[in-house]
Amino acid sequence: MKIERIEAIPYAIPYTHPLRFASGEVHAAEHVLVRIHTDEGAVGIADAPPRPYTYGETQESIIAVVRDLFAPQLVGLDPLDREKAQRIMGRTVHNATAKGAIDIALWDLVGKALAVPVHRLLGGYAEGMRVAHMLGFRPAPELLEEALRFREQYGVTTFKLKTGRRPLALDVEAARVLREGLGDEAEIYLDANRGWSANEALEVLRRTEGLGLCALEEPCDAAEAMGRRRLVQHSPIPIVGDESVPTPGDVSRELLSGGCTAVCIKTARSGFTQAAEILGLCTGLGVDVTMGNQIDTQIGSLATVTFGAAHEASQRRAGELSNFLDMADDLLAEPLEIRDGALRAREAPGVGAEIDEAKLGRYRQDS
Ligand code: MUC
Ligand code: MG
Repeated sequence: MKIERIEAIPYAIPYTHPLRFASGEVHAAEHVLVRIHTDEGAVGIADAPPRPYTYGETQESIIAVVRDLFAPQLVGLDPLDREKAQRIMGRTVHNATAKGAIDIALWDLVGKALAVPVHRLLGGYAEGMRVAHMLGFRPAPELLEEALRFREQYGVTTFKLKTGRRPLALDVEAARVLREGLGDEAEIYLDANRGWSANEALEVLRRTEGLGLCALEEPCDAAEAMGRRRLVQHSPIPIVGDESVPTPGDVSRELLSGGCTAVCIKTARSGFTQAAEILGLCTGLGVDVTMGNQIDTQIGSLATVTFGAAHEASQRRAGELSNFLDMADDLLAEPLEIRDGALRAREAPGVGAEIDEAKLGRYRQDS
């Protein structure tokens, strides 16, 4: 089996309501569908979400790097030779989600070639994951309404609250309203997307003491090394690295130098291959992980649950797998369904993301 050609297709699907957070906002999924075709007629599928505020990538840059840099070097390679693909892509720095999508599409091909679901190839630990829902910036009563609706409709009981606003009272109040409205059972954690300084984050931790928050993600810029370490040393709850830890090297640097005490793994930026390396580092060091959301479509969320369900350590905490529900439509032929607070990986060979060609025809931007 040989890679014959690689497509990078831009498409846009609107959101029913925008997701706002400290580093940016999303009104439409303007993503890139990556398809790797083999000489045997198989197709590996993955989604690349451009996040300029996190990785510097745009839709155009993802297409250019896949089409002009990666495809010419990958054509002719056997999809089973994923490590060779890693080394080829590794010669280009950055471009996290372009690389992640190629890697996931290669795993999809391997699963299809062996007629095995990829979650079983990767580890086969569980059939699915508990779901956490990510709440963007909104007035506190609306946040509670959304959380209660997700609990009622989908059985979700874990919520990540987007924070990083000023005045700090906005987010302190939102956390309080959620805790009071959802009760003690709900798991609530915060993600500030670097919106605060380390001292502001410490102030928020003081002011939310007693609310039973379980973690604080990327509170301030991890590159501001002294402040970040002071915060980590004084925080009573885990400080989760997200945008500061996209690669295994970043994870080891931040963990060993005290920049975070837990790690968010996102398959969209790490693929399955580097996500597995990150997970191995974390389990070896006794560091908790969460499966994060790169504001993923159903294709991206399916990739996340495929990896997350495969290993014991990645399915312990609820994974962020529900924000595709904010999209007006999607490209998957068979939609994902969250039931009883959980999302299942697919049992079809590969990752299981079959594309609705009519929808792709409607939303693609290159024809
Ligand atoms: C998250 O966990 O930060 C927002 C920006 C980004 O890169 O990912 C999302 C969610
Ligand atoms: Mg985050």
